[in-house]
Amino acid sequence: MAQLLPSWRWYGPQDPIQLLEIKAAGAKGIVTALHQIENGAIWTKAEIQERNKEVSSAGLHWSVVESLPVHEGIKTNNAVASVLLKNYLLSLENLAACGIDTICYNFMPVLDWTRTNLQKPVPGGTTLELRAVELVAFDCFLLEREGAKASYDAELVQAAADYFDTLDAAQRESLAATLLLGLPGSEETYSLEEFRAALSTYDHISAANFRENLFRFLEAVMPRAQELGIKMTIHPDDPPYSVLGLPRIVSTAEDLRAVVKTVDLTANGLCFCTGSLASRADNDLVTLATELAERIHFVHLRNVQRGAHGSFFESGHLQGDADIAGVMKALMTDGTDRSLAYRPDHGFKLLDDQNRTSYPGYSLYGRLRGLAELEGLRHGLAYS
Ligand code: DNO
Repeated sequence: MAQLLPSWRWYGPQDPIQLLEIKAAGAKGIVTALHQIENGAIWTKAEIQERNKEVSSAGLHWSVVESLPVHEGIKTNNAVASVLLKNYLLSLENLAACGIDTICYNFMPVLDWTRTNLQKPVPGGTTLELRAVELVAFDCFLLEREGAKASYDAELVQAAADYFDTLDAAQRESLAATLLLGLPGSEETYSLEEFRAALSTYDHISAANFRENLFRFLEAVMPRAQELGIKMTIHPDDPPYSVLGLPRIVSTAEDLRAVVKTVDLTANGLCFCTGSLASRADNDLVTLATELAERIHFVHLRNVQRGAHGSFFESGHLQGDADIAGVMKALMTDGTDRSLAYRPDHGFKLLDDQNRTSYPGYSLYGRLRGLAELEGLRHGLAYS
């Protein structure tokens, strides 16, 4: 039985949530990254060791790196891609030398995870949401992307126009900021102008070209990761469909199968993010977790309630459209006895979280509730 290890994402010393609080919440593993290092630069052994020491002296264990980010230059395969790739491999070598063996990354172009509203009310707090009308309003009326209007249903564009008309200047600015300033963990932030420029680097990159770039990366990295004893885990697209005309290629069951098949090594694994995957109705999570278990090396447990046109909001960890119990059970009964880190992905900004500073989605009490629910479920499943 794979032993699911309760873990918690910590943004390092600048995270307003302390390691002692994380320990008190019941986590054993820490998921963290060296966010102070510029994307594309080498993670040195000294810096890795320093973070590792900090985590272990709190009685916790650095279970996963999230993320060792893949630079846009690799994603677009530009002129400096080979230098960036060399640096990436050196960082992996340094991590392996320090005994860190599970790494999460994504291959989403320009934007990491995307939401349009960070304050949807729920009982006792707020949650994060992506509303299609807001995304379309941003795309058509703030970004004014060429061809944007023609890329959506006319009805949706009209709804977005009507919605946009109701917003005052401050609300428009806040919508743009939500999309452009980056959510925690994103490596880039943009002004509207910079964002248009970043999008234009994909003008000539179709989904097929982009997939070639991903596969080139997998072929360059995975054999070395395998030698180093490192398990790489790609995070699925969030949301799992094309946004703002950008290619997205890690969204569906077929996409995940293609990733693992392309380089058939254990090192070439997946981060199974239930919230991202369940944001499309055609992803059958339990079937996927069962089928791909041996390549799943890291798990994000989060739930969503889906709405129209790809909209969703982050619901309670055990309430929503994703069968969390089914996924946990599939992973716990995968026939192995390995330790498999999972973390409660995001949480409500709940009760006293409203009076504390925390990053969107990365609250203390909201995640503590999520972790408690998931741990209860895990123990119940193990018992039965
Ligand atoms: C959001 C996170 C993502 C994730 C990266 C992995 O909460 O799940 O930012 O860390 O996409 O590279």
